[in-house]
Amino acid sequence: MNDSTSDFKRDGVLILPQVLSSIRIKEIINSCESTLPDIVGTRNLLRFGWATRLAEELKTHAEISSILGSNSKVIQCNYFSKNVDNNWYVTLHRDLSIPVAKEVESEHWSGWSIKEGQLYAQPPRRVLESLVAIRVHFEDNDEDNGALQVLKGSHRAHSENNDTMVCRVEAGGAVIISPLILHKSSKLKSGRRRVLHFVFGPHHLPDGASWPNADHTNQ
Ligand SMILES: O=C(O)CCC(=O)C(=O)O
Repeated sequence: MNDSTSDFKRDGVLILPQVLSSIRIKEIINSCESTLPDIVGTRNLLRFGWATRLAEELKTHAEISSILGSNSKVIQCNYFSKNVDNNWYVTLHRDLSIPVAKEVESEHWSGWSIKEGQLYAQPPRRVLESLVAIRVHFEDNDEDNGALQVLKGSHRAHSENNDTMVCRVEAGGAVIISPLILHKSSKLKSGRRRVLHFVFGPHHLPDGASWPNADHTNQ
């Protein structure tokens, strides 16, 4: 295990600078803006070919590939576009729901809900422990434009006295988090903040559950 992978496992968070070039970020912004005009946030971008291709590209980055392992699958891609007109904050929480194809009868699964037409549920903790979220940033991000704040180490089952970390990152960089880490973000004071939030996980789910089939297009 290399240093950044062990740092990520210990802290539940890792900032990687320059994951994508400025040219690549401009291309992605164009794809995003042409397929999602005026969207503030959405959670089902894997229907777009440009998003699934970007997920595959992220897997080829050396440190990301070491963190994900050789057998991971992209299971979700969300988009958050925060600006002074569409501004929000989120209080400390963990991301406990995943998209699933259909309901299973199992005491290990709970919180069934529909979001944007997709079924979600809370899987057993061991599934959540195997997930990794990679947040690609379109612009520099710090306290002034609503950066994510995390409690380092809070993804672990037994952790206390976790330090708050502001996830400052430059455009083209990525913030990698365990969905189990406690995280929040503030309203921005100025500028904007656009993030693509990918979630990667194992190919198979327990208890007869399965991931939804992505309806990919080639946009
Ligand atoms: O990007 C943000 O501001 C918050 C994101 C978040 O809370 C989440 O992904 O669960």
